[in-house]
Amino acid sequence: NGHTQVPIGVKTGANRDQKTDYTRWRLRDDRGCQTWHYLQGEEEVEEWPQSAADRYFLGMETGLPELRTAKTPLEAAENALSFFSKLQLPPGNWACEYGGPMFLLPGLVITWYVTETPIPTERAIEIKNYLFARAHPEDGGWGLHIEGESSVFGIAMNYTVLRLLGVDPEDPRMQKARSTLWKLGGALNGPHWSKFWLSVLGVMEWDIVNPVPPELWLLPDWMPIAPWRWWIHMRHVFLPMSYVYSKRWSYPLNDLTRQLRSELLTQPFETITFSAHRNSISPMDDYHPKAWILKLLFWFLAVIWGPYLRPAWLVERAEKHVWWLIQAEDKNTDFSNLGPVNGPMNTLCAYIKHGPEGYAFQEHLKTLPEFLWMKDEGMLMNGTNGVQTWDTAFTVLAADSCGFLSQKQYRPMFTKALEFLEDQQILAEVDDQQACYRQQRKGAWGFSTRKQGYAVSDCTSEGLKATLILQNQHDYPTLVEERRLKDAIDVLLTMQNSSGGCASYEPTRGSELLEHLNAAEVFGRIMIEYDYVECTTAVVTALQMFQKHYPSYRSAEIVAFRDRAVDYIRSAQRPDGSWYGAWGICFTYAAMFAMESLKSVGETYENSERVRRACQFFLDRQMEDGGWGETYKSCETGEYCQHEKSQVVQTAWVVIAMLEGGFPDKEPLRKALKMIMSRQQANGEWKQEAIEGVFNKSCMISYPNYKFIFPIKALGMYAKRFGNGPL
Ligand code: LAN
Repeated sequence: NGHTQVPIGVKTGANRDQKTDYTRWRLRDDRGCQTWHYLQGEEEVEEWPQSAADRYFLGMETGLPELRTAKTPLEAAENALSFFSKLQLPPGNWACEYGGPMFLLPGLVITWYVTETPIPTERAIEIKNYLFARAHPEDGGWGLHIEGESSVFGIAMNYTVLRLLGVDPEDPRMQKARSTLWKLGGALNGPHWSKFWLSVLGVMEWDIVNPVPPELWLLPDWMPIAPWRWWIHMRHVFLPMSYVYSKRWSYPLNDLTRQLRSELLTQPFETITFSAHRNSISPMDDYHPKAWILKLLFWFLAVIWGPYLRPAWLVERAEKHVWWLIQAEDKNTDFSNLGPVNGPMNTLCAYIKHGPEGYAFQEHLKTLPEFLWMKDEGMLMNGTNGVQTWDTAFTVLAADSCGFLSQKQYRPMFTKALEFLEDQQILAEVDDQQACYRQQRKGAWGFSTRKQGYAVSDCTSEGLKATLILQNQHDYPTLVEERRLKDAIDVLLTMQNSSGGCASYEPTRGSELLEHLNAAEVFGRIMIEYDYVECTTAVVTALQMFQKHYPSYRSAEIVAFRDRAVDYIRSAQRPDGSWYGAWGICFTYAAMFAMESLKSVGETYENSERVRRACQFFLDRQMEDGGWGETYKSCETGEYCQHEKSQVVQTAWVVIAMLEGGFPDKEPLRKALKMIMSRQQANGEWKQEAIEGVFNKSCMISYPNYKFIFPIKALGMYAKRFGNGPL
């Protein structure tokens, strides 16, 4: 794998970077709670051997055997599953790196720093290694995500992390990053979130942060802009941010932060009027320029409301209510929190409120490491506390497409998977459900773990489908009894919008006009929930699968839901036959779902002009080698942007889409799968290619297990349709 392992303390000649001893890292998975541990003593190392999965994640030799060369699609799928089965973790789930976004570690490391939390040496070393490994070779900077171009957000934040972890500012790589940052105008030109974090750190003054007024949380619920109507991730970032903003809490200045001022800012600190730069932003960061109405609102809040009108009693009430909501979020997620942005922010709030000895702060410190992940390049922060339920459910579905579930050799693996899914189903509502604005969740599944506890429409659906397939369509033990399946249906039936479509965590609660209040600059379409082809398909297919097995339960509602959902899918198709994907890159991803929806109501190539149009869209874009490939630019621009190289994962998505659509001509699909098989390694795996996932239009995120899951599924579906002859 190419990286030399040098124990801590030993400097390598070339760049004096330290490395940890990779043979000492272990991933623990305790009912889905995943944490990486660095073993110190020899005894520990012996008692807790490194598994093939550990070694794989760390980029080390796995020692997994070479397999018989696959000639047929099912042989290839079998080889892949044989490899992938070795990555299943003891509780039954799959895991992986879930990196991509480059703005997560900074929130965590700044929070550790300002709360004076000691950072274990091996973590500090590997975080530095990761950031250096991910610096752009040409300009030394970082972007919004690993494949993105350098931006102020990326550089100012990650440069700061490296400095807080002790990197010398005169290190040539730091000089290079700094010079790129300065070319972009320095940290004054950063987006809202970097201004927030640098003010917390005491490197900037709070006047540069566009207002985040906690009093918005006191608005009555009927108001169209009340925060409970916003997309759940935005309101849960806004919540702790508004608390810290209201307190204007900053870490006291020290030598390091004083020095950082001169490194991140292009002019002397004392000469800067911070309030004049609230809206300064570099073009590299300005994906969603702020609306004039938002700027006007900010002006009012910053210049009139804050200094002259904001009464102390209101501030007190607002902070009190916000603190109550923060506590509720902590309690309801057992300190996991919704995501990797509000996790560190809630930690900081707990510290501000009750100090370093406070219970909540201490619990947060124990929970935050669940976001960290180790890989060959070092340590990074995941986009969630894992992909547990999502990837496990998808693996079951993929194996089912190959007919593997009834084979004896796979039984233990999928029994484990079922046990995991059973364990992760959410069994009760949260306390104070209404007051915390939480969606119904009893019977749902989330993306990661039950502990995190947020119902997601499509995660519930895929979890339910996987369970039904194992329990009702194969003779796996009934671990999830009927009542619990029905609870899941009850949740799904709450998820439909008036458009017929489904969103991610909740039905849409606000108007699209709220997008005018999008202040984050770096993301698009974040303020409310939208309809998604992917989520809608997952829900509608889960409902229909359930109905086959339990035809009498809420059947009229399910039928009505189905008709309206599929109508939405039809209306979301573009004139060129494609669908825009919001959670995977991009048109190739969405088509896989849309075609499954259409097929579920019998709409296929034979009888549907739409399906033919969709197939033609992809036939027109098939590459020389039979594959498909689009870049993340598709997500940003809304136009199909061809990748220079075909991609295994996207090719699998298109094959699945066309097979769902009943595309009759075997040849293009055979060619595509032949390409996929030609890239399969002797041990059954595929190597990582371009990044697969996306959120908020502009930020990419990795789904490394997709390179196993979707080729397996495509190979199985092809064999079912065209036979398992050699390709
Ligand atoms: C995810 C990951 C999974 C994803 C799918 C299930 C694939 C999707 O179909 C529905 C939405 C969901 C659950 C989703 C929502 C947004 C998340 C949580 C993420 C993309 C992973 C990271 C992202 C989160 C918002 C990152 C933190 C950034 C902020 C802007 C707060």
